[in-house]
Amino acid sequence: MFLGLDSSTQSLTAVLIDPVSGKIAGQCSVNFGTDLPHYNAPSGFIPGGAGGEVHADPRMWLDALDLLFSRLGTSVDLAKVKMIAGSGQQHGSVYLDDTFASRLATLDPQQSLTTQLSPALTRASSPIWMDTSTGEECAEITAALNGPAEVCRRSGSIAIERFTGPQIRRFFKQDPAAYERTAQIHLVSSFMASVLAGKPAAIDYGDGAGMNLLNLATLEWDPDLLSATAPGLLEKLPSPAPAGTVQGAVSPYFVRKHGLPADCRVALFTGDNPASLVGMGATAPGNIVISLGTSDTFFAAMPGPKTDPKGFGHVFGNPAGGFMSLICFRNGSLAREALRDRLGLDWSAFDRAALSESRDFAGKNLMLPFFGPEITPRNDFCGPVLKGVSSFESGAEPGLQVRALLEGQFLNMRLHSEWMEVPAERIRLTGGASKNDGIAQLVADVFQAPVERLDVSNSAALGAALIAAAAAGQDLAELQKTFCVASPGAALQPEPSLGPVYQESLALFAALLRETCARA
Ligand code: ADP
Ligand code: XUL
Repeated sequence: MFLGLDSSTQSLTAVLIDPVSGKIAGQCSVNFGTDLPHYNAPSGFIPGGAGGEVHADPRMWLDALDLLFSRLGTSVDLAKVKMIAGSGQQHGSVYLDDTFASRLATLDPQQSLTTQLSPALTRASSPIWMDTSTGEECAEITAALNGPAEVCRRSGSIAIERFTGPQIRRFFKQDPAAYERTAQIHLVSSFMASVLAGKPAAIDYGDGAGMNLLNLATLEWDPDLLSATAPGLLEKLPSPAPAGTVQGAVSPYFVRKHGLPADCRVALFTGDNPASLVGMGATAPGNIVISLGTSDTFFAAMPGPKTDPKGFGHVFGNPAGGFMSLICFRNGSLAREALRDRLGLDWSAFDRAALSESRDFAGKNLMLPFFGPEITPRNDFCGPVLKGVSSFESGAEPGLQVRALLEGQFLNMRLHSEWMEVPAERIRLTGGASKNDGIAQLVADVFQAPVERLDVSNSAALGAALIAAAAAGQDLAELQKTFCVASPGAALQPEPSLGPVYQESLALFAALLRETCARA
């Protein structure tokens, strides 16, 4: 059996697959907010950061790993696991001193991971993908490379606030002594893989491309980007490597403590979006994936090289080879939750509000759906902008507000994905909110494309399990035919009469964005 782990913003999830029976053999999750409440991170990050800073406590991820394996061990036979791979929320980084490797090599199963590894942290908290605090550092890196086009040509993205390079530069400027003490900088994905393998792990091209440091032509760290970011950085970075590279045997800590077999191996971890590309069966061009998780993302395998002229899109490594394009929207589920709570609804009432209660109002109201800072387009003010035929004064129909929010989110997505030039013939939908029929129907209507959903809700963890099986020699395309099958009852068709309605809304939405945001 093969195990996939996904260390995402709000939870750590495991999916175990059995390729012989073609079945999912087990699934299990640890929610950071509810299962580890003493970290005071109800949505997986430390609330209230100043100046756009959003950090998480890496000890929470370690505690979650121990807890996940104890839980998993009660429902599945971990002794059957032959290979583990995984994914992590992208861009987040963990800073460690020169004791990290020896601590990993000598982990004692009688003690927790946190007790043994946290003394190696040189930065108490980890910046994560929601962080927008590095505008100055992005400008400095861009200037050193003579402009955004050159940064984008080399790394697949212009300098982006949440990307790891600008975050590393900020740490170096804020605390040069701690930067100096740092011997290794890991992504969330390579940090978790290191712990499981009991030795520092490499960074895969999928996640490594989200750092503004990897040269996509050479697949090596780019010397000019490195020196524009921070001194001595090359020695602190794990080397880049292809997804599925086997790191070695699982650490004896997990054998003795959690019953994994001694011959179980660990493959490189990747980013949650590249893993999801695998889990959604979308590694070959043709399928568009929309993931409605904490962030909303829109991604697809790339038939050829292309970058976003406006600078919002990114190019990451495709774990099956080649590249994928991606756009990320920060106001995903957290914005939907904010409106749900403001209106006092639960998810099923939200679902009804989106669908049946507001059907006659399709395209009638416009909302810029930003309840917190947004990255696509870049926008720091908080609070949705509303413009519409019907009034949005307090007390306006909940259905109208819910519909306007969702339409705004998907119009924004449609507008900012045009550069990819991938026809939306069929959309595969995943992430926590994809099970909501009202939300899924609005995706179909706004994009005027059929929407498919798969059985497994965590496509990143499934993708990681498939990457593990492929690393052990199984055929990835065959595995995808078995495990990445759309649920027959869960397909949704677009309402054709709404095609022209949303075509018109798209132009109005773009105009409202231009009026409101500095860089739309
Ligand atoms: P991540 O992997 O980024 O941590 P998930 O893909 O697990 O996130 O999605 C979690 C989010 O899904 C929650 O924050 C919640 O807002 C949303 N969600 C869960 N159930 C529903 C539902 N029935 N309708 C809409 N959104 C939902
Ligand atoms: C992608 C991004 C997010 C994170 C968290 O660029 O920032 O999707 O990977 O899921």
